[in-house]
Amino acid sequence: MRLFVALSPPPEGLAEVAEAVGSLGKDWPELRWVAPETWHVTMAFLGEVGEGVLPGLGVRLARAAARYPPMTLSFAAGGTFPAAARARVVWLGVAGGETTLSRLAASLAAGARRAGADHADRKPFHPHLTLARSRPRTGVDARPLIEGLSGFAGTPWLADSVHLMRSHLGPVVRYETLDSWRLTG
Ligand code: 2AM
Repeated sequence: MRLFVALSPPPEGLAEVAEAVGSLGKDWPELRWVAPETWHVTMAFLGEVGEGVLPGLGVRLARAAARYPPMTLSFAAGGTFPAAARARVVWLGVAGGETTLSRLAASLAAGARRAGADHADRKPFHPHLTLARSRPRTGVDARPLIEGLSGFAGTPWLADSVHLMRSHLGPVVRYETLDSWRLTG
């Protein structure tokens, strides 16, 4: 099964983003917009994981979550992967949490690795909310869109749990929450 660990921002925070993005989105036929009900912030991508790994994985992820406190985060400004002139992914940034957020991400990834859920091609952690992906494989020039999102600053929200998520790929991607742990450190 294809797994990742994520934060689930509260519906009010996501509604704000949906409102800001809704007006901008209409002018971008080359972008496929991610359905707001599936929005999340990926903390660690685990890739394909065998079912036998799940019990140990749960123990390791619970242990990591117990070492970090809840964090106040907010969505702020847009960005792209790779450069905005040939963007394949358009995202909204996550502000706050400082080094604690990236240390939590590293602990979750390390715990997963120790449980046998290793994803070799691990990108540097860059917290974000993916809004859209380009239809052309070459990407799109998303500079005007990023400009439009540059002033966005959402209401702060409390990230107090992490969730183990399973991706069900298909014509419509669906995410299933397998387990959740509170940040209690
Ligand atoms: P994205 O939001 O940047 O697309 C489920 O697929 C989640 O895992 C998505 O949020 C996606 O990040 C992330 N993801 C998918 N493939 C990945 C990879 N190879 N490396 C890191 N994260 C990945």
